[in-house]
Amino acid sequence: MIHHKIVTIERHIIEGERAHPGATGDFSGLLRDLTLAFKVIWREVSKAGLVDILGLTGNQNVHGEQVKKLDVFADETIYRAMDHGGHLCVMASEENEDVLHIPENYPTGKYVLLYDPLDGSSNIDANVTIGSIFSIYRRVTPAGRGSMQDCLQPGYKQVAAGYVIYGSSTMLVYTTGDGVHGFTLDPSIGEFLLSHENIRIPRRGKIYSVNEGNYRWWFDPVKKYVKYLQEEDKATSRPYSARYIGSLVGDIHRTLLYGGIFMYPGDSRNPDGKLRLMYEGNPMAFIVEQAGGKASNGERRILDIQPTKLHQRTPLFIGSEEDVTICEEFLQGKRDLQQRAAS
Ligand code: P6P
Repeated sequence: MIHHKIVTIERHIIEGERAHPGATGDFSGLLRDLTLAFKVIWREVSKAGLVDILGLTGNQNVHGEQVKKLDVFADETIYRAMDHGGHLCVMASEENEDVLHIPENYPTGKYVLLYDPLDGSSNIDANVTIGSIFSIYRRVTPAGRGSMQDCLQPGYKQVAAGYVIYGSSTMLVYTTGDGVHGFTLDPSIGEFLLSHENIRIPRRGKIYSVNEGNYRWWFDPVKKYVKYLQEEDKATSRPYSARYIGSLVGDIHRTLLYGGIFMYPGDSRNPDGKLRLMYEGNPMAFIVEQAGGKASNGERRILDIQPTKLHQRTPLFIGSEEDVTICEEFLQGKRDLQQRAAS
């Protein structure tokens, strides 16, 4: 009888901790609390379509509770799961303008959590894949209540990052700087089980992902790069296929597994693009780099950007190392369409 090793995310975290001498188990407690929040969010997201059918109409559900917008529900679920464990000194969420403090009656800890509780939630009514994104740092202030200073750290200081994709199956993908690992939720036992150990992104792909509806506002180098991808050249699998879900977690997850490039460029209307640095760009950049890929704002590595505002936006070019490098060459004027380079 071959016993397949059943590795829950908790076991994976603890085994990972053992590999880090001096780890206090504090970190595994933090991630355990976080995965509980994701299971609660999954339960609501997976029945969202049934809200009307099950009579959960209007603002009242069968328990007489207020039915909140799912992203507000997800935001509160994560905050409530994380506010009492003593692992965090401060949090910050896409849903809240200012940082989120730990209640006075709870202990504070040495970590910082930034999160996008339900990214792409505008897609949920169309049953399109959505996700939760998280980013974890060590605190920089000495002790007690954390502050904005603890949150505004460059991405290379992250100690962990991950996302949950609520799709055809629900998966949690995370890194603690030791590779990228994927866990699939087994609803029958309510556990995230290791399903994709040590995910590696292909060095070059055949898919590009960008909202071409913004073409008229793109800067010329972006237009030239996309035109390059659409040229025919068998040696470099061009023309690439176009895939765009419009939900960051879905588009990044596909790029991570299949390779290629995802772009949300700045343009003449929004030079910094749409995506947020602290809880979209940085966690996704950490994950993709740990899988062997690359993430840039067009000029520099996403993880090297020193943030100044909690909700600041950044252009994002992320995916296979070769694809992002060629994209940067176009964006930095080092490459043009006329160049008939080998790659
Ligand atoms: P657009 C979803 O609203 C989101 O924040 C990301 O998940 C997604 O990548 C992006 O916006 C899509 O934006 O402008 O293409 O609809």
